[in-house]
Amino acid sequence: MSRLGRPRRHLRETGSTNAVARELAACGAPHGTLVTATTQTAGRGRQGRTWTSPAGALLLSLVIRDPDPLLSLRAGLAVADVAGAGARVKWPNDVLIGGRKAAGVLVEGRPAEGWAVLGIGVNARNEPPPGAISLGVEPETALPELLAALEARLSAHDTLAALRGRDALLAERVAWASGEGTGAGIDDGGGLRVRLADGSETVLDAGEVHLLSAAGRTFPPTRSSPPGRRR
Ligand code: BT5
Repeated sequence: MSRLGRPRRHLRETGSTNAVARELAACGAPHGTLVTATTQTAGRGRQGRTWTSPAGALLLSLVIRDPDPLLSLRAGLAVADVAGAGARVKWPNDVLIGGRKAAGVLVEGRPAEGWAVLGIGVNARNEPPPGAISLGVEPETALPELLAALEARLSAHDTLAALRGRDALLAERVAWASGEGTGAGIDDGGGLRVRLADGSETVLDAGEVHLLSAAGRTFPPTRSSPPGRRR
């Protein structure tokens, strides 16, 4: 039986389910505590960005005790499991279908206190923002499927292999704040390998990566990133 999803607090409207879950976690809420909302007025992406959160979207945050470093990637895989065979994980935290963003993952936490909040926003049956895509499913139908997929992915031993099979950036032109290159797979630590123009390889451990489209545009529009680890 799933340990994720109980207890559950559902809010018709809130600023951010991650903010609510963080408060609960700090007060000792158990592993698996779930916060969902019908809409968010201040849905958060990474680095201060906004997550568009209309009714019809699946908006959830889970309290995760003793998180492992691959939590965000595991969550992306779980969303991809629910989204179907065509879904790809765009390292480190997006799920794309046909190159369009269907879902995003935001992990926030207090590693020293042994917890994280795993926030997931999925375009379910809502009208997606321009350039994004919706799964076309009811959020309440997708939720139990996603919790079950997460339960499996959080303890799976084949995470890196699964990621390599869903890698949206493999052989794609990518750019980050301090460079440009071609996606060369996921390394054994969960970092993104990128082949540079001179044939060398770098590994990105965290941060932002732009997918350079054929037209030279980027999606989604993102900002800075920390420098890569040079090999
Ligand atoms: C993310 O950030 O993708 C993480 C999103 C996490 C949202 C969930 S909802 C439940 C929980 N509570 C919260 O407050 N947050 C979490 P990032 O990689 O920074 O991407 C943000 C960018 O995605 C924005 O700047 C837009 O370009 C794009 N975006 C915003 N809303 C979107 C949507 N609904 N669908 C697709 N793309 C979106």
